[in-house]
Amino acid sequence: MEKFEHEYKAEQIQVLEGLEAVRKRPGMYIGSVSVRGLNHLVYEIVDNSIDEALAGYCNNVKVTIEPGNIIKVEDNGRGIPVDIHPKTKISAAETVYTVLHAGGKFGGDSGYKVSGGLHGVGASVVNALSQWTEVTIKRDGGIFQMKFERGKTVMPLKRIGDSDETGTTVRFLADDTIFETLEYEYEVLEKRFREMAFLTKGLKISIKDEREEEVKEAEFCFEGGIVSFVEYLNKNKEKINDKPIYIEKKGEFPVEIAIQYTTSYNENILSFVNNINTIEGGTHLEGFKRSLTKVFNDYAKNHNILKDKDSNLQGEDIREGLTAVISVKVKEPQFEGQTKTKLGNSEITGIIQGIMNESLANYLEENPAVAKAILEKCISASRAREAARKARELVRRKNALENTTLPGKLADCSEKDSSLCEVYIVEGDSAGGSAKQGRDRKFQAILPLWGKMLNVEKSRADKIYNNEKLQPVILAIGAGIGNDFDITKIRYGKIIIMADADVDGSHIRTLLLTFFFRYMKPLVENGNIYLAQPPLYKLSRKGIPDTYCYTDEELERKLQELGREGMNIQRYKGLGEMNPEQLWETTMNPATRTMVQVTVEDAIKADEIFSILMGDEIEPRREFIEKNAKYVKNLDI
Ligand code: 0RA
Repeated sequence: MEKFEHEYKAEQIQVLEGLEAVRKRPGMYIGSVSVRGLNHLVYEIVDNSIDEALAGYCNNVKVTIEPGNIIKVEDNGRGIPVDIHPKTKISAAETVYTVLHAGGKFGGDSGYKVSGGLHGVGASVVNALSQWTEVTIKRDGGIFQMKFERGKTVMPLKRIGDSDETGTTVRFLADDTIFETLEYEYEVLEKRFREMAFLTKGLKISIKDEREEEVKEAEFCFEGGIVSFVEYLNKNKEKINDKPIYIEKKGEFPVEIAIQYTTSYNENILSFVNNINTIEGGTHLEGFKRSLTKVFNDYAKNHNILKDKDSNLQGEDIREGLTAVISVKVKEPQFEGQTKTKLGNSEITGIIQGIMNESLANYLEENPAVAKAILEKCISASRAREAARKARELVRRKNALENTTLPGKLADCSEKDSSLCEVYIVEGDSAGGSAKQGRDRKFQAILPLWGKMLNVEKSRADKIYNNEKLQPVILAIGAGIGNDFDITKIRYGKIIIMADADVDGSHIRTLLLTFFFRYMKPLVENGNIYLAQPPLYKLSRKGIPDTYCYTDEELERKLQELGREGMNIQRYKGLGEMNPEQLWETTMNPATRTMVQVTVEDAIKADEIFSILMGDEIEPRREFIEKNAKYVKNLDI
């Protein structure tokens, strides 16, 4: 068949309109056209292969980032069906790639679509948003291929050879007129595929980045599934129960839970619905937490471990040091919340509770030593919580007495509407001075930080409340911390971390982000936290206005543009080297500055790096620093 020779039928016109809608409003289908949306294209295609694995027909998925940011995804499944639909005269495979939401309809009796990207929109969206897409299918003794450009079929499916293998290979080049960038983030993709491999026992997923001479690759396959996942999350931590507790229930709503306690003070519960990370939690997480609280309290009472019969351990006490992965499959999941990652199906809470109550209680009865060790930890957490409450009350009372809730170092702004106000958190003396002079004092406040930063990883809430470095931050923001945090009370709509573009600067950024993530999480979720982006270089030469460059690439570009001859290149080693006017112009003036809004993912990344950098184990820290010297430097995220 020749290009475009087939007449357009009504259905096909609808198809073209459908894909045109995707190109007009890409954000509606993949979230955004930033690098995040770009990465999503890969997830969408990989998810289709993982569905084939979940149906039991595929055990190997290979992802390659080819030079030029071409993505290739290969699987060894049954191959997308190639038969021609009698009415539309179009192959099933072409339909999957050209009709919005067509993916699921070809699932046959394999049941429900269980994997799926955040938006679950599938291959046709990727096709619509790609300069070109090429699909090769091996099945029924043949090799078949079809090609598309910007979603339009340029080569309908045709047989191009013979093969007795089966499988599907997709290659595509994202559309650079739609996406802000085509540079996929290898680390982000690698993390996601590791996660997918943990969640799909026995599936092998590999990723290879061929864009640079030095090829990066990784291969994941975990026979232990989510038990391996929990072990991986805890690999640098001291464990309380050596082997994770594993609970599994097959049936209408398949549930898998893995639980391991460590001696750390943090809780780390990852929950998934149909392999989608439910960052905002939901009914499944609710069921898990309720059951955990009930089972441990019941056990403690029945075995006289809780001396005071009236005082229950609270949920947060029982979750201190807990690492858990919960994975459930739900046929018709309702996703809610800001990022559509919160499970809404109300029946799931009771289902999880039922499964957990029984299995966890049995486990504790059979493993009394583990039960005792965990409960000792919970009881000490409960005492620390009590101490923290007293410390907090002391702070409150003290503030009431002194009649001042604001830290002395804070240079506040005059605007009364807090949503219009910004606070710059600045490390150190000289930068703080420049910032105070350079700011617009109507709506910009400056809080310089002093003293030694507390190691949050090793501290419970009571210490944090009394830490001299963090207390001004808590007071300036004015909305409390932890469970008491009340976002309606924040005194600034934007909280901006301004630190040097060097290793120490990235250290302070990581520490503050980790602190916000753990103790003022709604700020991160609500998008109130920003990173200021000071320039790295200033270019000056007689006859041209001073030019600032924010990255090494920009420096190269500007030097090409303006010529190197006679150019004076100043490298800023710290914010302190800029005078107040320069700092205003380059970093603080809303009309000219660029800032990075911190997302939950950024904070999670900082939190992970922080755990490695600050955790108890020295060896992983040394390894991490050696392996990621470049990354640590670029913690600007
Ligand atoms: C539905 C039915 C069949 C295969 C697939 C979907 C399938 C889709 C994708 C997408 C990427 N890789 C895939 N592999 C398989 C086969 C039905 C049959 O053979 O009876």
